[in-house]
Amino acid sequence: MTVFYRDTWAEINLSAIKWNVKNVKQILADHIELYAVVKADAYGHGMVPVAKAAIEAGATRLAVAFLDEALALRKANITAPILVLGASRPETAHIAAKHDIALTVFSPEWVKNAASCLTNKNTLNLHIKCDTGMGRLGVKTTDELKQVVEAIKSDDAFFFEGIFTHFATADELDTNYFQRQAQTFDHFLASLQGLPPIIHSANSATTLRYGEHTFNAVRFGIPMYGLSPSEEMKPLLPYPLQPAFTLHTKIVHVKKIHKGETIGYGGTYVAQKTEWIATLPIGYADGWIRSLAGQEVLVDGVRTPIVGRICMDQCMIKLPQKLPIGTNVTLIGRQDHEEISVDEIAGKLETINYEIPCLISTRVPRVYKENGHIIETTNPLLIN
Ligand code: PMH
Repeated sequence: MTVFYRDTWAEINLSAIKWNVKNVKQILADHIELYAVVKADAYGHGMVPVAKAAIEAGATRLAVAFLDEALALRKANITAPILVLGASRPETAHIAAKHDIALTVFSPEWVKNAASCLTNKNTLNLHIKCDTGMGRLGVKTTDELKQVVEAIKSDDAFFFEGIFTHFATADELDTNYFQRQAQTFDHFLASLQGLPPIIHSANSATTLRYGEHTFNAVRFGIPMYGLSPSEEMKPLLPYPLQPAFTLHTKIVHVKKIHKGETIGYGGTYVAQKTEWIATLPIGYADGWIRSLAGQEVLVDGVRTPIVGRICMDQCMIKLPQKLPIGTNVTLIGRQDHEEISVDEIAGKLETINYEIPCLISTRVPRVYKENGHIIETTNPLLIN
């Protein structure tokens, strides 16, 4: 178990991850495969521990954005089927095949180029991506789809394992665009001579809202982390989500300042009276970015604001009263009856909740807890 020496850390509640996965399994028919989407270091939570927890809770497959992420999962001895959702270079096809990692394709040229660097030893599983309106990756016509299918079928080194699409507005109350995309995907499927074994279109919002579009696999992301796909969707959630991510630090310095004294770069905060100020060892290099100036944190069970500009490694808060060095400060999470949610931070930054744990940089160690007990601690800065 690695240790860390700065008192700033994120806690990842793996019991919450498991709760969120077990509950979605209950609303899905038994034959539906669950891809746990663990790309981007499991949305900032930590890819390997989250992948393991999700599999233990019933996820049958894993999805990542890039081949590098899939290889990191294999290096951690995770044997579950993995799909790379993003584009990969055709000359890396043999690496994917060797490690039994499925890739996403959307061009016949890619398939032909990949064929030339595959040995016949390992079959490469491919999923064809259809662009039904996301405008990101995928074939746009049934003709293009046919060409990709033919290219795959013309070489024994490939297996046409799946076909999928991605919705752009599944988390919005207006369902028009969603329905149009769903129809376009049906049209793609109807044009095929034979269907591959895995068909998937549902992200989490679709999974939680439209059972009929789950085909036989879903890609489950943000609610696994206990967060809603959007504000609008909160009243529609079929079960209470348990947030997995909290962020903590400790006071490292406390001082009394007098009327007229200033705090931080630029001297932007000026004390109006005698005040107690504490310094926290977290700053913008940790992803606690400068736009969070003025955001409240929890100390001694109450909300209190960050004052002045946030520095690279530190920031200052106004204390409700003099408090000792080493006092716990919660930046995201609960203290007594007060809670600062990921959604509150997203609101302050005028962004989506997805972005917040992703923003918290790898300099911040992740502490993994299950049933209230620490089971693993990472510190990517220390070489073991
Ligand atoms: N499938 C694909 C292809 C995705 O890109 C994503 C998330 C998911 C499934 C899971 O989505 P969910 O977390 O809403 O369930 N992708 C992204 C993205 O590219 N930006 O934000 C979320």
